[in-house]
Amino acid sequence: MQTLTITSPDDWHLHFRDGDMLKETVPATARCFKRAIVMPNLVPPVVNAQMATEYKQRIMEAVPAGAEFEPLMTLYLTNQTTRQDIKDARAAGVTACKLYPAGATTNSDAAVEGIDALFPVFEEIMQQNMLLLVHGEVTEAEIDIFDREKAFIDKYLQKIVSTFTDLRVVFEHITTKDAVDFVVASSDNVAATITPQHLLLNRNDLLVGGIRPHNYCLPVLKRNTHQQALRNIVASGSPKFFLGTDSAPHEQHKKENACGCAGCYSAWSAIELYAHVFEELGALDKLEGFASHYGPDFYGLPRNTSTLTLIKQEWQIPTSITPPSGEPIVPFFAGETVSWKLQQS
Ligand code: OTD
Ligand code: ZN
Ligand code: ZN
Repeated sequence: MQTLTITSPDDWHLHFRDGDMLKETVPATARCFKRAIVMPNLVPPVVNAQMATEYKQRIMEAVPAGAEFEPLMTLYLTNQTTRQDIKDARAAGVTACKLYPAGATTNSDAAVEGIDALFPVFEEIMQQNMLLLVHGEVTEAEIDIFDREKAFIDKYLQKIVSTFTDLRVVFEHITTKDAVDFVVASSDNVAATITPQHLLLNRNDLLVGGIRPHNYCLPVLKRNTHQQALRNIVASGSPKFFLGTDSAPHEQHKKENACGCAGCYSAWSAIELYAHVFEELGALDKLEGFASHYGPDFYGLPRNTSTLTLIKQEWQIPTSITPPSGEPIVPFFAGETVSWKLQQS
């Protein structure tokens, strides 16, 4: 039997949600990841140290007995965020701050309108040696949805990274060749996460033969030339690009809807999907760096000391998952066959 053993991986971008849903999402992620950067887009969002600490506690209560898992918390930046909020967050052990342009994605209505007004806050994040995580899309109505990532680079991100040269910035869930090129050309303080869906799919998988709501996420899938740029960069083994699933569950009826929610729930097959892609690319030797080394290295955290083993074995992703709420969720890549499976310990 062919196996692949790597240092235990971490997920550098995901959405656990809250309440009962934690009993579904936290075990799914703790199945294979030792740590995860937990996004703060709850309702209401996680905007201060106390909310982050309480949210972390709720997540810890959902970690299955015997599992070793550490949530790394983030603060949601708004136009009300102060430098003191950042200092308090740092003191409470919060890892990073998340910049959402208002309206860019699910539950981001409370986010930032004028990014320039936040420059003092970015300076504090830099001084506290925290990281700035960026949802890099403009939200101006006149900008085409497929151009929003590139427009964000040109209008904001270029300026942020050139103003705060010592600030570590993660360009989250990148989807375009423009983003790849920007990160490659930037300093070592700029990195990016890449999701399984943006490596596996392009916009044809969203729109050809009928609308496929379970492939709808934000930033939206782009044309295949952009998908190819993402695949090429992960296959190159560049340490500036690492794993972030953006796993983001929505109930089936909220996605199969005339106004369907954005987000793909990939936690139950995350590491397997990445292994599938790296194998397709003939780059399985690059999986460990992407999944387990470059993330902690960039965050200034130790690499995990345990290992995870994948077995070469075909299996089918379930067509439905029923969380404690009883409302079914269709997982990402439902019904598809994946060629690697996590070895259960
Ligand atoms: N994208 N859905 C969600 C978040 C992400 O932009 C993101 O990080 C969500 O549902 O929270 C999505 O499509
Ligand atoms: Zn985002
Ligand atoms: Zn996300």
